[in-house]
Amino acid sequence: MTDRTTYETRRGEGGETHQVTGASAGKQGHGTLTSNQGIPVSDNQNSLKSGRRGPTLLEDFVLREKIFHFDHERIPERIVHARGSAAHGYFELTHSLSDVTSADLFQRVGDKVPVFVRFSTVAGGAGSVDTPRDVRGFAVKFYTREGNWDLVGNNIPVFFIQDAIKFPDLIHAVKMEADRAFPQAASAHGTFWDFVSLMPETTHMLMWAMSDRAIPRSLRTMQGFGIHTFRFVNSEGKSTFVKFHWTPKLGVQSTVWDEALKLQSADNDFHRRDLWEAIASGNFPEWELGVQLFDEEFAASLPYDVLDATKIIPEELLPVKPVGRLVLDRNPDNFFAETEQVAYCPANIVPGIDFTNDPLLQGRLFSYLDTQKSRLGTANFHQLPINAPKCPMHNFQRDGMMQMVVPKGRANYEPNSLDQANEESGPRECPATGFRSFERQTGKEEQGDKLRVRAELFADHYSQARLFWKSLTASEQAHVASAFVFELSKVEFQHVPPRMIANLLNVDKRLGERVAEGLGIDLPDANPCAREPLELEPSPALSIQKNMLETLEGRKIGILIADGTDAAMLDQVTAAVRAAGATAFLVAPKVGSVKLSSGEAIAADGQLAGSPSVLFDALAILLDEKATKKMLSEAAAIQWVMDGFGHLKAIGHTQASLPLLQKAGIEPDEGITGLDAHFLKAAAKRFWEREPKLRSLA
Ligand code: HDE
Repeated sequence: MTDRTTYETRRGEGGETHQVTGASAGKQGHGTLTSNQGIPVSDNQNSLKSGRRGPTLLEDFVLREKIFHFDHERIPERIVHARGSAAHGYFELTHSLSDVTSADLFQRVGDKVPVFVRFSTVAGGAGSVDTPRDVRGFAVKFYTREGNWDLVGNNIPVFFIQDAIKFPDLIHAVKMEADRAFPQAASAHGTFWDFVSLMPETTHMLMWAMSDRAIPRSLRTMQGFGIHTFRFVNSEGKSTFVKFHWTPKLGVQSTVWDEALKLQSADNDFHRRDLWEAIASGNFPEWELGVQLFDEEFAASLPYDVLDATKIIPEELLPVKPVGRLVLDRNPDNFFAETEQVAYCPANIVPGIDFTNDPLLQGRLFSYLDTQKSRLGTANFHQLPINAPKCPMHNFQRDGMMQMVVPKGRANYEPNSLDQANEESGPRECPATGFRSFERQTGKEEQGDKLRVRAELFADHYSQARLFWKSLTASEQAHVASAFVFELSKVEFQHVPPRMIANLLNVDKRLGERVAEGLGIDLPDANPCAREPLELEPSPALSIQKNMLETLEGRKIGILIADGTDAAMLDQVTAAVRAAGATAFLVAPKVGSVKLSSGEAIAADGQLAGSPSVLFDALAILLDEKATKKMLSEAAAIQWVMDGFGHLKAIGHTQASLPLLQKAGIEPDEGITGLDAHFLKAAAKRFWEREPKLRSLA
């Protein structure tokens, strides 16, 4: 095992290490500021000058080193998934999978493995907003006893393209446009829709990307998927296909589009902050890992190809078996050293897990290792603490830029016949426990002439897009149709929207018509299909609304207070909210001091203008008559209520604050309640049925 943290000096012929000892060693304690060479710094405020008002001297090595290092603080951001947030935690096995895989982490129930999980958006740069309409990355590094396993997935179970060779085109098309460098973090622009409308294989993924899945409320309320079909291999060498699913304990929750847009201005870091605060306050986010297991025969019975990453296997057809829990319980100590430098790679797998021939996965196996060299600058990036395995690691790879390890001995090659007894000869391969690729007897489909082709069933581009559409509620369908209208309305190439609609007509005739009507353009003819779509059974599991958990756990309730707020009622509401597992966040016109009815002065958590209601899952308004009157001429207060209503949230209020609701144009419905038990129940929901009265959807 390599030792990465010794601060010892290496000296002398024999290469033995010595601690710095002697009289001078203790002189600079932990508190002393030093240069990178360990030289104590006497003044960190002033550079060295010739005279009081004279020029700065080149010999000021303290200044030069500090600025030199600062100048090089940035590394290239990820070409995709640049914006991300991460946390440490563990994976705990709840059901053994020893019958299907020999992977050590899946053997013993109760075993825990440390993990580092990074969530990300795809299209935007590292400094972009957290809430654009976009796919989210869900990358998990398991530090297992048999090495690192990276499950580098997304929050949507399919992907845009089927073959890795199209990935650079897809990403070029979706990122900011080449000449003008906008829009940032948005797929609503010409080049993206030009590309995808020419690539019918993207249709299924587009349906998901236009759905509420792409505007999650929190990173804690997203599902995650391995997407590709992988293999498990057991101790007898038998293989089973596997698809991986992460299910959030809090259920899947999303925003409404107007809310996502407003969150971009309310809090650029909305998801990052939410994850951080949840962990810091001990509300550890949790997911269940589930697997879909199947064999070759089952795969062959499906009307689609399991090697095609644009397809799912509905869980109604093949249930998801729970196997363990993922808990995130520690925020990173340092964003750069951990979140920025973590290097995931789908090729990092452990004995008992293997790849399939999915042509998208195969391309990824090359890409991630390659990109790390460009981002982290050296082939030794695996030595960074966040990337290093937590199990012993020995081999004969040596040297390279930024070598952190000081290997001992003469053997840097194998075979060798140096003294084994003294471990001078180094490590050896182990046929019994080492990783072995699954030796599949390949059929005629998997071998033969070199061909640049796709397998036959890959040509079905619409059946599962239709399946997804049919699985949604009417409200979710309206969101999808409206998202297509929104995005296509930003496309200035006039020939592109009709071409996209021509694809959508193959998914569902009404969907195509609704998008055309929403844009106000003529309906084109449907595109010819390479393969006629099949009428597959809907999968209710794919709908967010049908599966939403009505719980307050993990949510944040905004409570509007002001001078005069009833102290007893405030106590009651905050206690009830906290007892239900939610956070109570007090919003007031003045953050420093609010004088309650009892005469007690309390501080609020946020100032009204800086705490818009998009930040909360439900709202409570605890104003008295006088404060309400004042708020009637306060735009931020009116907007607070109006947006809460428009984003389909529950609003509990005192009788005295009713005029504020009226001023905001609110027509009472089931979600508008008093501040009693009804409010707590309502606060766990979104009121989808309110939406058609508020905005016209496509
Ligand atoms: Fe990635 N992808 N990807 N990708 N991907 C990267 O690796 C790539 C794909 C995913 O939090 C890059 O370290 C190719 C599918 C996540 O650090 C890069 C192809 C899925 C992350 C790369 C794909 C993903 C990445 C950029 C097509 C879902 C962020 C920086 C063959 C299963 C990981 C990096 C993190 C990151 C290449 C397709 C997920 C360039 C070539 C499909 C979650 O290597």
